[in-house]
Amino acid sequence: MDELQTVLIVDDVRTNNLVMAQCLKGLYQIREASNGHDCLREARRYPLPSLILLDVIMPVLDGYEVCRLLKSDPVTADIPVIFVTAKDADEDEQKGLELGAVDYITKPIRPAIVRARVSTHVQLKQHRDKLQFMALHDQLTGLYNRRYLLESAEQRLAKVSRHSSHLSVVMIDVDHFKKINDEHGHDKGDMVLQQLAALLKANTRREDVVARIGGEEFVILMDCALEAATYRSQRLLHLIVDMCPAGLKVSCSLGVVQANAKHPDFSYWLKRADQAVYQAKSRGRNCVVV
Ligand code: GH3
Ligand code: MG
Ligand code: MG
Ligand code: MG
Repeated sequence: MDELQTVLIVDDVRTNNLVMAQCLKGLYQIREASNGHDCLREARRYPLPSLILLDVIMPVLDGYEVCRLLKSDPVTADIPVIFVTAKDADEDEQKGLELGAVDYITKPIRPAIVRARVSTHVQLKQHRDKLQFMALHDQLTGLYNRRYLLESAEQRLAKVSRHSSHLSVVMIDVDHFKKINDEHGHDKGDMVLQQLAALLKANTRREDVVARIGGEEFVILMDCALEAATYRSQRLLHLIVDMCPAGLKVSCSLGVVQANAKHPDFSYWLKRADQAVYQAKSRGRNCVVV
């Protein structure tokens, strides 16, 4: 069975929290907060809530202000907020919805209606998360896809000039992959790609971006200078050759470049890495070219 989605209930009046928790009991993993600051802290705690039920009238930070803060924090901005409040004037409801809430429920609550509305928005959120994941990941390997790579690379490249940090780009192309498919079948080829992807993921750092950008082409962004990136690429190549993915002898050609702000367009660096791979191919494959 799927794990229950988490719903965060926020109300300064204990009884209100209890009534709401009772109404959603068994349907969701319930977390509670009794003021705005607790809400902001709970909203950032993993697993992130799939929905926040937010009271408006609370001391110190009122619900409107809490909603504004949630929406301006990238970690919590995508969590749907439903206001649950005694403030039933049109202006209040309008204000709540304009702040980015997905719905507005007035007290006293009607449990069946609350359950239905919560259910709708939790489902919408799950669908949205799924689409977002699919838009940025490669289905076969689970790695990031080209779109995510390009987005994150542009951001990292901008940081290189601002903070004098490093960014190296490693491109990896499987050698004679067509032959692997021809001799062992497409399914076996897929298995090679999956095991290769798992190896790359397991042998890179959490802050590295590992992406599959084409059929048998991968790119890794490393926030280190050329020398370290070259050393790490050589190590990856050894690991790949030793692994024998899907029981086959597989090698790769790797190209490594260090990006800098002189060319703020990442496609320039991607092309340079691609040229290095091309050189590696012409040097006989199974090597790293810098
Ligand atoms: P080189 O050493 O010069 O890189 O040769 P290669 O055969 O690896 O390069 P080429 O670009 O000629 O062939 C790549 C092959 O990858 C062709 C294509 O059928 C195969 N391919 C692309 N995507 C997939 C995939 O998702 N699964 C499988 N099994 N094969 C794929
Ligand atoms: Mg209140
Ligand atoms: Mg290729
Ligand atoms: Mg190839």
